[in-house]
Amino acid sequence: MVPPNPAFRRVRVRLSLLLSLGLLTLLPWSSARDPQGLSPAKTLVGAAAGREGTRNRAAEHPVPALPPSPFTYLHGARPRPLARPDERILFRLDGTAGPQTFTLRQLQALPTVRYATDQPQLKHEGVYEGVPLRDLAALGGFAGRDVRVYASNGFVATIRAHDYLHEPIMLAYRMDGQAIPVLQKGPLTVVLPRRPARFHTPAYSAAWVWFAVRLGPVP
Ligand SMILES: Nc1nc2c(c(=O)[nH]1)N[C@H]1C(S)=C(S)[C@@H](COP(=O)(O)O)O[C@H]1N2
Ligand SMILES: [Mo]
Repeated sequence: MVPPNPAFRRVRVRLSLLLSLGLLTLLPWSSARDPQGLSPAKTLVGAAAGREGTRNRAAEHPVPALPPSPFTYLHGARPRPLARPDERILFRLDGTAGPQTFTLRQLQALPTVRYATDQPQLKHEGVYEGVPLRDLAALGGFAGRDVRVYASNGFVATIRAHDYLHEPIMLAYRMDGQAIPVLQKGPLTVVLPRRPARFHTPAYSAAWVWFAVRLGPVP
């Protein structure tokens, strides 16, 4: 990572302080609506849980500027369509400036990758399409921090910044050219590429989060 210019760093710290004040005012809103907030988190290979207090976390972790994405995209960001009243909200991004919600069509308008990988739980080789966690984290203003993916069944997994920044781990919305049925762990499911090989070891099995509904930075 590029060492931060001290002047920019000061500006960022001030900005993050403002952001965390803003977030504090949002807290009652999010906890009231989120029955999964208390679920135990599955931690992959020693994430930084409990290393420090919860106050001013954003100020302690200024997010460095992201270098250009190293991934090959099927398409980049497209204009985000408005949610129609008949569409379901499938996903929530807990951005540092507040939550953003997405219907399937709105997710499909985000930068998208496509690759074949072996889904270890289904024992199925599928061609998956979806949004890299890196792009979602960048959209939420927390790229570079470890992230948590929350599932509709209360399951939570932590995915390390090093993994999602360098590899196109995706929130998949399509498999083999079709919407992903619930029986195949859809409609939204996290998939990891074939390489590196560690993604297909037991240490990473919790990262293949099915029924994904929410993404945010590790608090
Ligand atoms: N939504 C959701 N995703 C999840 C889990 C879960 O309980 N709920 N368990 C994780 C863990 S720890 C493992 S080992 C695998 C288990 O998948 P399986 O039950 O289909 O074998 O899914 C991962 N993804
Ligand atoms: Mo597991």
